[in-house]
Amino acid sequence: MNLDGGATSDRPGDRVSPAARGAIVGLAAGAVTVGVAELLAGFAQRATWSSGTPSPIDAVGGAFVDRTPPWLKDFAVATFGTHDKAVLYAGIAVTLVVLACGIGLLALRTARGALVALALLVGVAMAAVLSRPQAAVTDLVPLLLGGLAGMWALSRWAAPASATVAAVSMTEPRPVSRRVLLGSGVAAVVAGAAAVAVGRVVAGGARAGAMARAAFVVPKVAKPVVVPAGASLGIAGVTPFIVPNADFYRIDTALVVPQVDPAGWSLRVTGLVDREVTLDWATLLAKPMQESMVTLMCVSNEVGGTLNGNAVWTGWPVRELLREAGVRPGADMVLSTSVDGFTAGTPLEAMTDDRDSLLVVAQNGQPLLPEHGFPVRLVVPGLYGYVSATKWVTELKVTTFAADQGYWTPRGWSALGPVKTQSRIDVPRDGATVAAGTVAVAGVAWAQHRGITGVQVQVDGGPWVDARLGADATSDAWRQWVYEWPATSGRHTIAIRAVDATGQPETAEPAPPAPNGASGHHTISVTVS
Ligand SMILES: Nc1nc2c(c(=O)[nH]1)N[C@H]1C(S)=C(S)[C@@H](COP(=O)(O)O)O[C@H]1N2
Ligand SMILES: [Mo]
Repeated sequence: MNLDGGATSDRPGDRVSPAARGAIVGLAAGAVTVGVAELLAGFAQRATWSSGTPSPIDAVGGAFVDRTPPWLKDFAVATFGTHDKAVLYAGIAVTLVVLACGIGLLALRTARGALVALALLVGVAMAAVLSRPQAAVTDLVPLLLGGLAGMWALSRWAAPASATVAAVSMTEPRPVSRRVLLGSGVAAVVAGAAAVAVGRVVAGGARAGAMARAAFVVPKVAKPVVVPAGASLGIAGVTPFIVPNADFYRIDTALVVPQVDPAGWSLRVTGLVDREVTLDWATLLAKPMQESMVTLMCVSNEVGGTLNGNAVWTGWPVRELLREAGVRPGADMVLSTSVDGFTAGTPLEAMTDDRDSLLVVAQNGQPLLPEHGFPVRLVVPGLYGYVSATKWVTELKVTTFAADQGYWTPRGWSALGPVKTQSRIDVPRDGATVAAGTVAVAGVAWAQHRGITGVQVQVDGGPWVDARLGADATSDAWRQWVYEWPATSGRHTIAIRAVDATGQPETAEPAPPAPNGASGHHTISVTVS
């Protein structure tokens, strides 16, 4: 590309006016800025999806729409109908062209001023990106690099190129042919537009998935879950009874969060069934959905660890789908597969009994976050996630434990993964110093699908004392607990144990997470001053 005036004119009369040259240089620099930023954003979105990295153009458009007064929105819809988005993008394109030409013309007077103007524009786009939902600072990287590339292009092409023309100010005609200049300018703009297009193609499914997710209205259910008053004890520092989606622990083998456009999603039921069934997104959403509160639990959780969380899940019972397919005799396992190849082997019974194992589409009333399995995941009460909670689920193979294995089984984890009864102290923290007097020792306890009936606290190896429990929501969810401890000065050890509804207290026997879940009493030391 040659915009720097280095080429000499074929004919002396074939010169370009300074204004035209300025406009073309501005357009070319603008094309570099937008092209680089959009291309990088496309790759970034493909790689991270969930954390956004939106296209800067989309972000500016979105921010503009969000700030459009209602009368203008009404006018736009009334005038352009369903073409309102196309009109918006056309408006952005025209604005960009005008601004780019303006910057190029400004460069005729002051190169520094033009650079500052370009930087300001990039700054406005950055503000738009940051204003989008779930924006992260890293989403700014494509724009930052695009801006730097554009400024480099602007300073290079707007400056006199060689010693022979260095004395020629930009306000005088430059010795460059119209053909070369126009050709280079067009080439820069075409390359920029191509980069934008490639960025869109690369982001492809991710962007389609993100848009579908944004547009997805979570189905209403006949009987919404009501969190009982008193389930939360309201003690500072204790894990919220319902964990907000953004804080929910995440465990999976996916290096890159799978990008699933629900329009192309389907779930196949295969294996030992009377008839194979394929369920698509629209069909699933038309099914009667229900809500369940379930505490999800990772087998890798250490004693006292936080790889668990409680949420309200919206979905359709898996047993209904299995009924449609007709499970054949002899099957004892459902091997669920995700779009990225992860598999989980779940006892058939856990998916057909009355425990409401769900094909989940929403978490706490919101579409699933991409990292938690959008568009569809499994949630099975009472089992660790590695044998049940397949995210981005695409196949259910009805089979046997003899014939198939879930992903983690050949890697040293048990084929069966019922959740162990466990409890955790959230406050005070291990090693904390607290003031003498009444100290709230508090946390959560879980024994999914059996239920928690008691939590007991032991100070310095003394007697086990009953803690007060938060209200019981469901046997599938954890319970909060608190013990008002009369703390006296000195160093103390506090241990806890939960009791499940079978009457069985949590075992003191220490076990590591592998192969089937950690055990042992969570114990902390505190200093009372
Ligand atoms: N596709 C897929 N689904 C998966 C996993 C995975 O690696 N890939 N990990 C499972 C494990 S081990 C757990 S504990 C839960 C965690 O779900 P969360 O990340 O939504 O909390 O997802 C389960 N579902
Ligand atoms: Mo897990």
